[in-house]
Amino acid sequence: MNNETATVIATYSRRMRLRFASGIEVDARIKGKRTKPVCGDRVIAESIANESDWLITEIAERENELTRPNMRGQVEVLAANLDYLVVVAAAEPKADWYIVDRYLCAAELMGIAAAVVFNKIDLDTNESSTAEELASYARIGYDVVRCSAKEGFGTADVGHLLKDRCAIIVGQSGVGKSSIINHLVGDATQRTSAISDKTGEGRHTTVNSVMIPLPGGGTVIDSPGVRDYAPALESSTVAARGFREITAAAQHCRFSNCRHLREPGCAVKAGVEDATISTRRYESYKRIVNLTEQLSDGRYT
Ligand SMILES: Nc1nc2c(ncn2[C@@H]2O[C@H](COP(=O)(O)OP(=O)(O)O)[C@@H](O)[C@H]2O)c(=O)[nH]1
Ligand SMILES: [Mg+2]
Ligand SMILES: [Zn+2]
Repeated sequence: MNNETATVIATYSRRMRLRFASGIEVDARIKGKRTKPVCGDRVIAESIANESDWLITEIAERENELTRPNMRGQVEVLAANLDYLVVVAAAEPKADWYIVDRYLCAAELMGIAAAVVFNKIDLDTNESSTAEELASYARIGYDVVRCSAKEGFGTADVGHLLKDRCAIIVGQSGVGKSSIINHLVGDATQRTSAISDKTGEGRHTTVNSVMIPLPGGGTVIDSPGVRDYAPALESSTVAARGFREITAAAQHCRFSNCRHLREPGCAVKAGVEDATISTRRYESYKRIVNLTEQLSDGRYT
């Protein structure tokens, strides 16, 4: 029997694609129902006699996980072992900055850097409000890029941010995530491995996510679009740590356990009033607090 470590580079429903350190890729099944590998996982796999499939027997401890709560309130892991998150918004479908904030909150709690990419600037009819939102992200230290995957403008800047990283690209369905990646890899063989394509003999029907190597070094995980996203938090008190400007201001709140909602002497609310903290970002924070409380009460439907 042959035991080797490998990285999960694509997930289908109960099947995976693995890449060994040698660069060789194989298909694999999972041993046991409890083991749930995701893209980015490092696993131990063994070869199976007379089969081309390998068997995943173990998942190595994860450095971090991108999670969300599923409909039953359980935590679903979307990807693991990331060091960068790119959240894409676009002119079309209309940018939902609350979703952007929820992804940035997740990145913050994972302890990884993140970028906000605004795509389809060729269609943007709201340039001044877009610029204002993007400036508020840049002010608090996020990387910001405006681009058009259609016209090839700005995509190289996204490429620079991704260099040598293990990144994930996220955002609403249709914002242009796959188009941006295709622009970066620009090679027919990579294109065919992009999301929603079938591989081989049609054994893999829907691809959940796929890790794509970048020509300049590094990888990026593409995943099918979601309509909405919220991070899975253990409790609503964790939410403040997902907002770096709120965490910074919170040091000056009168009460150390201030939740920045209705407490007196709250430095966060003072920051919103004097516009050093964005009203929208504060509203995002309150929405995540509410959502997390609803989830833990089982009131989520
Ligand atoms: N006008 C315009 N269309 C784009 C741009 N980028 C992507 N699209 C189109 O938007 C649609 C969704 O793109 P896709 O990459 O599949 O989005 P994803 O769901 O986020 O992966 C496709 O029809 C693309 O051709 C862009 O910069 N400008
Ligand atoms: Mg896509
Ligand atoms: Zn406070």
